[in-house]
Amino acid sequence: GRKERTSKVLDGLDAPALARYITSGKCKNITLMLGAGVSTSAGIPDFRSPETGLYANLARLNLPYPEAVFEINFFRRNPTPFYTLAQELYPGKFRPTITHSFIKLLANKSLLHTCFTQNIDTLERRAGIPAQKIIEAHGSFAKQRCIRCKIEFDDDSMKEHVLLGKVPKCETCGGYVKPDIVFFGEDLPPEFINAIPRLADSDLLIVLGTSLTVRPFASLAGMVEKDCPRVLINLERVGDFGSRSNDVILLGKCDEVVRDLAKALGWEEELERAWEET
Ligand code: CNA
Repeated sequence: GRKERTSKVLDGLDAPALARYITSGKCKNITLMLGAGVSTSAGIPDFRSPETGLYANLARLNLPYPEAVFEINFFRRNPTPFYTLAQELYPGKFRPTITHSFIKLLANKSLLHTCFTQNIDTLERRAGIPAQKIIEAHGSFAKQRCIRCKIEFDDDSMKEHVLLGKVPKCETCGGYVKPDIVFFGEDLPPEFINAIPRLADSDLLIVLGTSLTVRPFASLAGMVEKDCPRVLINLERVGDFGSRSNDVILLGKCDEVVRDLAKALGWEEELERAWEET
């Protein structure tokens, strides 16, 4: 139900104030929103960082414009650029980051309500965050199907194709096979739509490593209650952060900011241990 709060929930707008709130007993449900910036330290490039981002490095794929590599209509005509990229990004090659382990720690402490992620790298699951807490808003590489007849395609065969940078084709109708990641021009999965009302239960929202430019995902940040503290952990300021009285902006690398926060929480050693175990 609706919670009653005073307009000033935090006693400061920095990591120590945040730590005091998290351990106060008043903060029971933490919601997270993740983007590609959470996984860059694992070695997976994000989309939009200048110089290192994928969009800055797609010239070799001969695309009309960078976003085309993830557009469904472009894929129907030419799936090769996507599979060239998929070969590099395929899950299995990468280890979860300390930021992922911090989220696991929140789950261990029964503080994690929902982890909404735009990432398709499955590092949340690999870090041991319980599956029922994760909403993969843009899908993942876990399954794949024919874009024409929608029949599922074999996992092992998919893996073989991707690792060789080859385009898999449907054994039934010959259509191109695409992993169940959401391309521009496609609907988001029902799991995402169904989880949106959960935002209203949040006592704290933490947004990490995203440019907040992809909608509808980005709009989740505005769906927590007006006095629910919101934290942005990112290299740059994004979205409308700063417009609410309980907005905390912690600029920097996710892993470094999260380590500072863990220190303020007294969870420093526990965090390092959780990370070593992954
Ligand atoms: P984006 O638009 O590339 O933005 C990334 C944001 O993270 C930027 O604001 C960066 O400044 C910031 N950033 C980069 N590195 C760090 C860091 N170490 N610490 C803190 N901040 C950092 O990516 P979004 O996720 O916002 O865009 C949504 C797209 C990207 C989704 O559809 C994803 O599927 C897609 N994507 C996912 C992956 C992945 O699964 N790892 C990789 C690349 C793109």
